[in-house]
Amino acid sequence: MKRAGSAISLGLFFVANSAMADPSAHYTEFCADCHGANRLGGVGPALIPQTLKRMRGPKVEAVIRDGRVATQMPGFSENLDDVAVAELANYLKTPLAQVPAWGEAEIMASRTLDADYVAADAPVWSSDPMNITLAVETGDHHVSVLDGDTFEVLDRFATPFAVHGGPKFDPTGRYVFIMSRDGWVQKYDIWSLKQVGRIRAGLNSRNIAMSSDGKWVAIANYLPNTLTILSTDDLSVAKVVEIKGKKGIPSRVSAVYQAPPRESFVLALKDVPEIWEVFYGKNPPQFGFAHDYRIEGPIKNPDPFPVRKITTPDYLDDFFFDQTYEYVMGASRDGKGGQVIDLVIGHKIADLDLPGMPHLGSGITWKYGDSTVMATPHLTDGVVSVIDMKTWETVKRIETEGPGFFMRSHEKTPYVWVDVFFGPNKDAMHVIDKQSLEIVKTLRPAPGKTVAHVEFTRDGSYALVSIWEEDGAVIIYDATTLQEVRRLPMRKPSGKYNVWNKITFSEGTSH
Ligand code: DHE
Repeated sequence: MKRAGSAISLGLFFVANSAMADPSAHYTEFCADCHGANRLGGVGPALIPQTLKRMRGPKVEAVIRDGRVATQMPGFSENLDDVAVAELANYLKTPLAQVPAWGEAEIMASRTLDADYVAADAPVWSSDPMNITLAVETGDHHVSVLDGDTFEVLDRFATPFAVHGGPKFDPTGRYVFIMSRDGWVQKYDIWSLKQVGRIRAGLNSRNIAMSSDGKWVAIANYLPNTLTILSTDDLSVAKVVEIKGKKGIPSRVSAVYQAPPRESFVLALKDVPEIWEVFYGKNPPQFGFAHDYRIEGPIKNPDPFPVRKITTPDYLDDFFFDQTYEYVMGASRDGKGGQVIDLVIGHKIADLDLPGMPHLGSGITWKYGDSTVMATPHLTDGVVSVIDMKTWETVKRIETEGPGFFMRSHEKTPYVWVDVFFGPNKDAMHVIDKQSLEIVKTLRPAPGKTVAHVEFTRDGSYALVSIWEEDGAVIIYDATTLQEVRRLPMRKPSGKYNVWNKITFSEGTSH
């Protein structure tokens, strides 16, 4: 939804009511820019009954009126009175006459492979291929390809509209796959500095994951309720997995990640309290599949992507793995706390004291004394929770100047960086000592501007920070002295992603 209607921009002020316009006109005026003219999503999610399932009762009205915390959704109480809000909420809960089918045939029909793409034999540049860093610029939907040693921009290419989540590199670091909220997946060849092709894997999507063998990329979709698995080679559809819980209830996918030692994609469902594991390896563990290999023996043409479904005590909107990929730390967005699921036994083994909407997707780990800790910011509270990963106890809550979105560190730096994404102190970036768990410095490189998301260079010696504004920049800091060394102008830069840190699963970065 956009912030204000045309009346506001003309300097007039009025509160619209149902006598002035029907809810579909209000939708066009206030919502269509972000959620799509057809309600099927854009920067914001689709607004149809299938995607509003968990928002029963007056919850949709409350979001229209007051906005939604930790998202770009503003409140519209100044534009719409209570009747108009209620009518708009009802309108959103009305099924569309037709939701377009988006199965294998439609996905394949959307695929384009670039005719002028020729794979270079070697990189067309002389930089360290392992120190390439991509910077997503959401202001004009581009990615800048940076040399991580000189910070020279090697290329700046157009992406699909509204990229969300981390782009995923293949295990060699040569190819990168980038996903937009409206379901497009782009394949780009970093060696050749050329796009390879694009395909629309879903209508409204969350994120993507790369298989550890580099053969498959999985796309978590809200709409339709599917997980699309593509061949990384030519972006063809390998499988569209229909997402229906054990009781047959269809569900959106909250997010998908790869679990390399298990040769599986792990996904959390949004509308059903279940975690799924989709195996892509040659020898999937033999439990819980429709066909039980142990009892019935091998079958001809077995499903190459068998699915295991695990019921969880609560919904998981967001989750995080330990470095062994056996344990999943998850939390729902209602802020009641978290849970640890052991993927081997398929059960919850511990509760986590994580109130206030932890943002586990950007959690990181590091060695702390004899143990390893995991830290996560909270989307609603100005606090970073630090959790011991042996006992699952909270070691410390570090108070910050406001709720943060992203955290980052690197094996070779003594510090953890966390932003203050929300509120009056959004221009602050805290630097925390990994052992004392104290804030040692708060950087304010652009007073009044949003400063967010950090990525390190391959050796951890520099930290790249976004000034998340239209006329923004990526600031390069010396990670030891914490002094600014360079400022690269960029259009609303969001995430940065270093090839080495990503493909080696650095403990300081999101996976
Ligand atoms: Fe994100 C990552 C979910 C809103 C920018 N975000 C992720 C991931 C998930 C997620 C599950 C991990 C995916 C991955 O990298 O594979 N994000 C959500 C939400 O549920 C939430 C709160 C609501 C929503 O609208 O979906 C949300 N996210 C936002 C934003 O409003 C942000 C700030 C701006 C935007 O672009 O939409 C935003 N999210 C990001 C970024 C990452 C991300 C830049 C990748 C971080 C990384 O370092 O890997």
